[in-house]
Amino acid sequence: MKIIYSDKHYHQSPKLELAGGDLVPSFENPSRAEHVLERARTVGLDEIISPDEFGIEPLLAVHDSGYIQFLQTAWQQWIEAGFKGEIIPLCWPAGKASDILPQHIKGKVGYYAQGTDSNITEGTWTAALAAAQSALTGASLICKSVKSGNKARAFSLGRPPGHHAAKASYGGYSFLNNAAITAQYCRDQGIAKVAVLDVDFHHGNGTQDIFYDRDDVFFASIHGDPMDNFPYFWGHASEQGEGIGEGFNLNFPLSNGTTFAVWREALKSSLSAINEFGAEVLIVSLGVDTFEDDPISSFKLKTPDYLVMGADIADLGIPTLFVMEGGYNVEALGINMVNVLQGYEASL
Ligand code: 7XA
Ligand code: ZN
Repeated sequence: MKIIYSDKHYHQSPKLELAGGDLVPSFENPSRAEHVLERARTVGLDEIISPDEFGIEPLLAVHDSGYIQFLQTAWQQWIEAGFKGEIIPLCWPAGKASDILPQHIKGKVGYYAQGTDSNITEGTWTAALAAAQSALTGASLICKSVKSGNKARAFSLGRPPGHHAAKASYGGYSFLNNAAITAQYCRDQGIAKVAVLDVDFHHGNGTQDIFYDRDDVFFASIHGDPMDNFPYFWGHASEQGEGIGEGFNLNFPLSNGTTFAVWREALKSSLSAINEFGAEVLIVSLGVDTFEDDPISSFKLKTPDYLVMGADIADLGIPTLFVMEGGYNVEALGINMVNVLQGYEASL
């Protein structure tokens, strides 16, 4: 399996985040990618390549142009406004509010942010753009393989993650929705039916937002019930798509404490729905914060379960791109994430 990696992820290194009222070191930090890369090398998954350049056109195919412009310029505007710390929003247009984009950067931040968790730093745009280019490089490989009948697979080892980034908002450490960007890229390469399977602990609200009214990109997500878990306002089973997209959005909200046996049933149901849909390629939003010792999540998956997860996904038998999302127990992150890839490879 080819792994696409750029060390530009080091440009996103936020200092602190708010957790339970305390300022704590950011859970989403460069050591995450270091552990995954090291583990991949250790087990011999060492076909590691650098991303190609696709520019921002594929980003604009799923994200609002004003939002992209905001991400590109936010840091500069923040500095010009006289601020020195990282960008953390302080107010939102909740409830009855104007939808006019404010002029001041503090207002713009509240306009585009989903919450306080995703600090914009000097290097956020550089790192997020590189993660998107890595994912696009993987997408290009799997799209070409559809045409040649090769069933390629690839892993985009990038950060910051992406699946919470919506058409015009960022949150949950996500700025550019790498899974959605690649799904749309595959469509634009002529792949008629694309599926996104989100196995991260948190609901992929951004991906859902982007494809909610579409019948050409099927989205399935298995996640912590939003009644008790971030992102709280999306991810219920009743959210099934709208318009021609009705029936093409499948959510499996599961209780805190869910074990692999129960989780796997939701995986099997997701895979069978994706198979029935007739997907020609699969994009996997691969988060392993479902791990029993993850510091911010509450499922009970164990390290060997990730091998089985990878094998189950491989059984679908279509070209597959894994895109890195969450997972914050850094000691176990590398083993768990690479276990999915190894389980996939072993099952081919
Ligand atoms: O998949 N998404 C994540 O792993 C990030 C979740 C962010 C939670 C924010 C808690 N304050
Ligand atoms: Zn997550």
